[in-house]
Amino acid sequence: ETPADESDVSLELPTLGLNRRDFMKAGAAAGVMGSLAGCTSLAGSTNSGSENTPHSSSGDVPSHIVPPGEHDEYYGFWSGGHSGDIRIYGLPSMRELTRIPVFNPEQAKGYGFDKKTSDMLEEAGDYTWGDSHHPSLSETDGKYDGEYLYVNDKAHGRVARVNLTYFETDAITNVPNVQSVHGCCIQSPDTEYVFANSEFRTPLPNDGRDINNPDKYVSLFTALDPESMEVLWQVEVDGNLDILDTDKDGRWAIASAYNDEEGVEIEEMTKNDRDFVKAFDVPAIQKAVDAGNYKEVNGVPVVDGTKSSSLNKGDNPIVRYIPTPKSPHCVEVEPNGKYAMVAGKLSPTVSIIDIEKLGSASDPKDTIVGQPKLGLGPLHTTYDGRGHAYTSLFIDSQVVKWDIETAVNSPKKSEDAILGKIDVHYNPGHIQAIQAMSTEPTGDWLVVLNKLSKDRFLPVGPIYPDNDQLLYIGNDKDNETGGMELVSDHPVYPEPHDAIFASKDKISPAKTWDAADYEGEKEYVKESNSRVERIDDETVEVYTSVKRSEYGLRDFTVKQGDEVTLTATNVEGSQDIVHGIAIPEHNVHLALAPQDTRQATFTADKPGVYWVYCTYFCSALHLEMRSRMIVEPR
Ligand code: CUK
Ligand code: CUA
Repeated sequence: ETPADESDVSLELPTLGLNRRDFMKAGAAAGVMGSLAGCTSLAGSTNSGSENTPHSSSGDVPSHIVPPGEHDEYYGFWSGGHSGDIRIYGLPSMRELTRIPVFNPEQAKGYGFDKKTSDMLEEAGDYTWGDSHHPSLSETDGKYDGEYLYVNDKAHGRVARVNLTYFETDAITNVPNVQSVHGCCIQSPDTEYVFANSEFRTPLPNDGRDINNPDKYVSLFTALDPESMEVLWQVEVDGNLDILDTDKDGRWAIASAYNDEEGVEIEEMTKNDRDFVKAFDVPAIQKAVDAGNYKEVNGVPVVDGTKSSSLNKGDNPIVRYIPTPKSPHCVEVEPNGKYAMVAGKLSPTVSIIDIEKLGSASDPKDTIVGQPKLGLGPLHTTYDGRGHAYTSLFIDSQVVKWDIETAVNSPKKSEDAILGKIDVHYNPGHIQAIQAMSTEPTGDWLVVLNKLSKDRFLPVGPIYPDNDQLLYIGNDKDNETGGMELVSDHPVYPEPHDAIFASKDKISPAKTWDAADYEGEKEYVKESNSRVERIDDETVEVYTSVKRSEYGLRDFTVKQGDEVTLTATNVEGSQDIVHGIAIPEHNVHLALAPQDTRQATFTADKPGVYWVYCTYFCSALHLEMRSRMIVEPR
């Protein structure tokens, strides 16, 4: 099927739903936007961003509309920012498929309400929110393997792992010695480590001793074990650390950084013209740790990676400090691992680091082999696998497409490298193309995560949605945009920061739980085993099966003041038959997927009758699906 054929289908479908008013609205909006932006590709995409938006492209853009009953090509994993979650979208439709709560207790999925997840959140610091920025998919041989997703918590210095079989957060590590984790990624190509950058400099240890001595503040680069999620070691550096990516060979982790001045006020942080990107030689650091070359702080080996460290003298420093224009924003390594792009933010340039030179250049500044001037406020870069890079320009509200080798080979004339620019709406942060963080970019779709939506949607009060825009990048053209086409707008709830996309055949979610995956942790409660067990005068254990449309226990009796532990198994074998257990006035809610077992512990402190009910609409007798908790007065 050719792209043109698919496009025809897309034009037919949505037209059916358009009435005269829609046409008028679209026309008026297109006029306004056109005069503002002077960009023809806007005309087809000014409607407020649903998948029903007709797309009047030039005909060689495949449809982004996924007809009813059909599936998307790609999974998208969005970080939810200060919502603390991960959102799953289908691409190219940009339909939201589900959300995975990570740092945020969330009632729809019972996350933070059952024992397993509430214990996990409690052990990770007992915070009720987090700030997730950078999702990273586990890899085998440089390709996404569909096992795990890792993500940082900027608010509390944590790293979480999402199990992609069950689409559920299964581990959160509260990283010692750091206050804020910003950059976070796995080590390519085989996920041997998960790395986390602490952004905020704090005294080490942060115990009140050195509050007024900013010289004693440090920033740490942390390595975690991707399986156990334990912290393995940390490296202390000069300046702040920011965002992070690795090479494709398991050697270098490269971090953007600012505040080489080590100030605490903004004026101090931005005084100098230079900052230093840090390239961590991971095997060399591991060697120093194995040789005992560290100090231990709060149980973690901390290696000295500051400029004055003895480990940084000589020909093989463990950390290379590469000078760039001040306050660069991000590092993204291109798919074949040759170059790392450091976006300038305050500088209109992207600095191109030749990764091979990291090990050989005698002067770190010689690792920079190009510095094209691209536009105002470059923040993030992504790739199509055809030798092009795409950089978001925050201040210009544009995406610029450029040719990597041209930028390397004609360093004096960066305009030669620029292939085109497209307006986006508005103020883009992250930008991500399909599978661009792996060695297998597909080069077809790209999403721009715009921080502001301004006039793009119906107004909804003073806190606006962000605007994620879908671009098609599969056509290289000699026009104003270099072939980039804006396809659709999508309002998103605050405030996604980044996203990562994988082909649907790389992800194999379970359809039901496999009880073998939690055996030993808790009992699988068969219908015949539903029961109440009194442990002592104040402790009761309640076991119940759950199925359409009844609980194994039609009622159960406890005494006022009892601590009740409820264990419930959804014994259904069919996919998509989820049941809930809600107990009014006790803040109890479990969500039970088929074959899953969950536990909740609560105190039955008020005598009376409580109707236990099912929250998932599971059958025609859903409303009648009830049990009675009877709390007898003492
Ligand atoms: S980011 Cu986290 S605040 Cu560009 Cu990934 Cu800016
Ligand atoms: Cu079970 Cu509704």
